[in-house]
Parts: sequence; structure tokens; C-alpha cells
Amino acid sequence: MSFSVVRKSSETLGDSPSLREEEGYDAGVPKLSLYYYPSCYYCGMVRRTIDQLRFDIELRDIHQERKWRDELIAARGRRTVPVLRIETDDGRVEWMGESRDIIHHLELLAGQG
Ligand SMILES: N[C@@H](CCC(=O)N[C@@H](CS)C(=O)NCC(=O)O)C(=O)O
Repeated sequence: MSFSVVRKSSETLGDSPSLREEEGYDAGVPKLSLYYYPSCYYCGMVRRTIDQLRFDIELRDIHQERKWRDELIAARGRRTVPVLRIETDDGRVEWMGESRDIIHHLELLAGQG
């Protein structure tokens, strides 16, 4: 898969609004969401990569929000996290599990794989 993604510029780090919030949804740009929970070790590894590569990814805590947990189970048949949900602008949705695969995917998207 090959596409560009929204990443945070240096001006949008910290408490500032993200590029996506400022500019809205860009055509051709996939929307990325990470299903996770805070104490999950493998989720922590993925979140570190997200921070390092400055990806603008919505974090969906499955312990905090029941709807995220239910959505994850409906899509994957189990609640194992981390899982990256990738929604392309044409409406296709892919679900990617395994922290190693997610990290590798993000590195490729960032051009560092
Ligand atoms: N090999 C997986 C392991 C993921 C994993 O074990 N996740 C734990 C949390 S750290 C989990 O979701 N366990 C609950 C379950 O599988 O139902 C990965 O690297 O992503």
C-alpha cells in the first residue's frame, strides 16, 4: 500500500491542535486510529513510534470506551491490542494487528522503513 499520511509539523506538537483538526480531512489521506489501552506493553511500543515519527493518529482506548472495544471485537473477533485501523479516502478499512507489523508499516509510511 502506498499513500501519504498526515503527520504533525513541529508547530503542531504539544497542546496545539493537530494538522487534521486545523485543516480537516484531506482527500487521498488515510485516517489512522490505534486501538489500545494505556498499560499494554506492546501498545506502548507502537505509541513510542507514533510519537517519534510524529504521526497524527487517533488513540482509541478500549478500556475507556466500550464502543471501541466492541468495534474491535466485531472487526477482529478478539480484543487483542494494539490494532491499527486504516481508513482510506475511498472508504476502505483495513485492520492491522501485531505491534511489529504496525511499527514497520508506520516506518514505511514515514519513509524510514
Ligand atoms: N504479539 C502481539 C501481542 C499483543 C498482546 O499480547 N496484547 C495484550 C496486551 S499487551 C492483549 O491485548 N491481551 C489481551 C487479549 O489478547 O485478549 C503484538 O505484538 O501486538
